[in-house]
Amino acid sequence: MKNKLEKLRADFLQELGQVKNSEYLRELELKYLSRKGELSLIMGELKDLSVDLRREVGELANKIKVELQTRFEEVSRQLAEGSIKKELIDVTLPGETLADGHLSPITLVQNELEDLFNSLGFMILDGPELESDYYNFTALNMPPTHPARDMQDTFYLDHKNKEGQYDLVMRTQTSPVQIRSMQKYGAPLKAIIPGRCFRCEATDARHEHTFYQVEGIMIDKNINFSHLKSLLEIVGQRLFGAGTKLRMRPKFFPFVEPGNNGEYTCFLCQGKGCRVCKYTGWLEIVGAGLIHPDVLRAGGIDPEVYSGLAFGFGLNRLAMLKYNISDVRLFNSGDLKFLEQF
Ligand code: FA5
Repeated sequence: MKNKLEKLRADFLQELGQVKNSEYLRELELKYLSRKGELSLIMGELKDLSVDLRREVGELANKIKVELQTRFEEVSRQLAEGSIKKELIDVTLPGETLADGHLSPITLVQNELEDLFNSLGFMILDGPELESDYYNFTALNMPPTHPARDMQDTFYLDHKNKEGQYDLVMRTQTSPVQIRSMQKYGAPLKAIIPGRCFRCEATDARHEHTFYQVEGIMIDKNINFSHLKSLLEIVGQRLFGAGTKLRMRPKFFPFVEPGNNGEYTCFLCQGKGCRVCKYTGWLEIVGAGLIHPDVLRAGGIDPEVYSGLAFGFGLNRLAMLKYNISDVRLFNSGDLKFLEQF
């Protein structure tokens, strides 16, 4: 009987060492420690022993019972605390669903514009965000003392050229890539340039210090204003619907001549006038014009042979209009409640 008890003890402890989940633990409890378990059965046989032997074996049986119960409770506690490594795969559990990522509203609008211009035969180009003062301003007809620089105050780097002037800026617009792409590809040229821009702004619901633009240029022989107008009409109709109209009003940009602001029929009120369009029926969305001859020259292109058009959309503003977003600062907020809506 002593042997039986010792074997039971050894079996129990060996099986207890295999426990990886609470179901198995419960099985062991039923098998060994419950009222009808193996330990109770052996203890039930004590009554058949002589008085002396019953005392001796009884003591051993009680000692083993206490030990097994103590070990059982220890393992049960460790399992609950997670310090026992649970089974690696429980095939009965439902699979874990991972949350899908998604594109930001700016990327969605950018993709739409890229698709459209790709289909019209435009290249999609890129340029540096850290730009030289020359490309960002001077080559675009804004020499160091030009008052138009004030409209695009930016972040200068603490770096000076040989003449002692600060010469590196975070670009204020995607227009410097006009010059870079002319220098690289020459004419004829059709390209759009999406990218991030920076301005030292007093931020508000419509102005951010970091925002996106999409620049467009088309250079060839005999490019004129009607090409610009029809291109901008196509973009408006693609983004805001077939009935969208375009109107162009003069605006000064040093790097185009003539320069203008492109305005589209308000997509929300269809031109009737509402809060979004400030009751004018029109939304100002794009700066555009025919490329100034000096800018073509800076890009290495002869303005006597070629002419060109250029335009610059504010991508954040486009996304705000398309998705009815009220504050441009939400794009950089990193707020998941905002981002998860798209
Ligand atoms: C320009 O930046 C010109 N480079 C556009 C251009 C290109 C004109 C080619 C002619 C030919 P403007 O400063 O207006 O222009 O900016 C263009 C667009 O960028 C604005 O209509 C607006 O949608 C967006 N934008 C400008 N500043 C901010 C800002 N602080 N926050 C958010 N969007 C801005």
